[in-house]
Amino acid sequence: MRLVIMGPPGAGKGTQAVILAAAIGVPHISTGDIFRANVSEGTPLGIQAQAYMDAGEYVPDDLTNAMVRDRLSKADCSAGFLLDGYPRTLEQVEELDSVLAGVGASVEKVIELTVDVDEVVSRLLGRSAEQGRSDDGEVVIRRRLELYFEATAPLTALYEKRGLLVRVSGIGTVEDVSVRVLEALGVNA
Ligand code: B4P
Repeated sequence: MRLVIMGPPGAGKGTQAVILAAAIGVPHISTGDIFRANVSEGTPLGIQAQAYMDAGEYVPDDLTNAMVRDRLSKADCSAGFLLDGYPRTLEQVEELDSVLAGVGASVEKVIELTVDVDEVVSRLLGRSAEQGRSDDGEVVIRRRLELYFEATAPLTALYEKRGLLVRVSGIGTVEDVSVRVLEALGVNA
């Protein structure tokens, strides 16, 4: 299965992606996690990405696309994957289409987790208090949300037109949401 999970920051993408990837036995590829690992290791990619992330901006498409292209070329992705937080722009959609077309494949389903803005702000402020992530301050959270609705939410219409979009409410406990996601995909947990 080649899957994508989308939703505003704080919708629970990362949380649900871990559960879903384990349930269907595919690698979980989170662009945010890969960037954060590069930042903490101080790699050249991490050094370039950090300022964008700390400001709540997207890392430029050329850097992000090259990183994902490389990750998808690894052997563990040949039978499927779950992309979490990618694509986030139209250019990234085009890049993903082209990488997959190169191996005769395509995205099979796109899950959109829906939540309201007040809920996501309170979740992210909660995470900030627990984990101290550098992009979880209130001003940066608001910018990340604004950018999501401006640049990324319109992509769901494109996937809807292709008949791939599955919308799932992200409200409720982590377990409630994961039951909904698995049901929507017809996966037996
Ligand atoms: P991400 O790592 O994708 O960060 P995110 O949007 O906040 O999602 P995340 O997965 O962490 O949060 P989740 O909703 O699961 O991106 C970080 C940054 O990296 C971006 O801002 C950008 O700069 C850069 N980046 C990443 N991908 C990029 C791309 N493709 N192009 C350009 N730049 C890119 O969870 C949030 C919180 O909610 C957690 O604390 C969780 O515990 C809690 N939660 C989850 N489910 C819950 C539930 N049901 N109830 C209550 N709380 C819940």
